[in-house]
Amino acid sequence: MSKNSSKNSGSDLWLVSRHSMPADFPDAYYFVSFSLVHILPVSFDSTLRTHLSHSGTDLIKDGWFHERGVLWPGQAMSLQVKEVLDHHKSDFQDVLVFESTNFGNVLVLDGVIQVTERDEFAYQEMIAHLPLFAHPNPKKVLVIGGGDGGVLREIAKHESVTEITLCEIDKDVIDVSKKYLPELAKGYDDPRVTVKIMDGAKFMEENKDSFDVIITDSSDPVGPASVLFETPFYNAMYDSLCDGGIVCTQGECIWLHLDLIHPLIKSISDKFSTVEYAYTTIPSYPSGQIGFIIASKGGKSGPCKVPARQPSSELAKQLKYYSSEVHGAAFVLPAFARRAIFGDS
Ligand code: JFQ
Repeated sequence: MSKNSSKNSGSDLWLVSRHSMPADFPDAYYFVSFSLVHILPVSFDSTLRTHLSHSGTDLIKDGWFHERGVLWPGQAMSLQVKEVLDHHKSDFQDVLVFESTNFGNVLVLDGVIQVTERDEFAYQEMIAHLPLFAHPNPKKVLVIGGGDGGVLREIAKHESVTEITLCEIDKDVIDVSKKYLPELAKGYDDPRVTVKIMDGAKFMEENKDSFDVIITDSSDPVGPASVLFETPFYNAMYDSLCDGGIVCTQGECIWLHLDLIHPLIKSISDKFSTVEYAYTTIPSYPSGQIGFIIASKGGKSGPCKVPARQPSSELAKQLKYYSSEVHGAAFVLPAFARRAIFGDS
C-alpha cells in the first residue's frame, strides 16, 4: 500500500496528495483538487500538507520510473532508471534523483519530474528569456523557486542584469542540484546571484516596487505550491515589480489544465496591464507541453509577445531553444486553447 493511502493517514486530508487518487479518478473530483486548498481546515497548514507527498522510489517498478499524478489522470511519463543517486525526505518534500538511460540525471520532487538533463533547456531558456527579452532594460531580477539553478544560468546571460535574487524554500533542492545537476547549478556561480532560503511571498512583502522581472519557477499546484497559482500571489508579485516590470510564471499545460489557466488569467487581468500565455514543448513534462503566464505592470508600451531586444549573435549561437522567432511563435496558441483561455472566437 502506498504511503499516501487514506489507510495510513487516518484522515480524509490525504485527498490532497496527488498520488493518493486511483488512476480512474473521476473528472469531477479531479477539478475539485485545484481548489482543495481553500476548503481545508485551518489546522491543515503547509507543513502538514508536504508530509502527504509520495515517496519517489515507490514509483520505480521493474527499473522504470512512472510519473503518475492527479493533475494528469490516466496517463504517465515513464523513464528507464539506471541508478538511484539520492532519495530522502527534506523538510518540505520527497526528493529523488536518479540517472536515467536516455534523459541524463533526473530530479523528482514529491513524485513529479522537475528537470531532466536532456530537455531542461527547453523550459529554463523560455521561462527566463521570454520576460527578459520582452523587457527593454532588465536590471533587477527575482526568481521564486528554481532551486536547481537552471533559470539563474539563463538570466546570467543578460548583461544588463545587475542583481539576481533567488528565493527557494527548500535548501535540499539546491544541494542535490549542485551535486547531480552541475550544468544547471552552475547558475549559482554568477557573482550577481544572492540566495534567500525563505518563502517567496514573504520576501516580496518585504521588497515592494523592487524588480524589473520576477520569474516564478514553481512545482505543480498541489500541496505547498498551490498558493503560487492563486490571485493573492499574483497581487504580491505585482506589488514587488517596478513600474514597467514583467512577471513570468510556470503556467501549466493546455492539454490538461485549461480549467486552471483560464480563471487565473481572468482574475489577474484587471490589475496587470497585459496578460499573455506562451508555451514551450518539452518531452519530460506531462503531455510534452508547458506554458508560461506573462504579465506586465504599467509603463510598458506593448504586449510581451513582441521582444524589446534580440540576443547578440554570440548569445544566439549558445541558445538551444530560444530565438527571436521562437519568442513570437510561443504566444501563438492552437485555436482550442486560445478560445478556452482568452474567450476569443
Ligand atoms: C524546473 N526548474 C522547475 N517546474 C520545474 N509538471 C515544474 C516541474 C513539474 C512540472 C511543471 C514544471
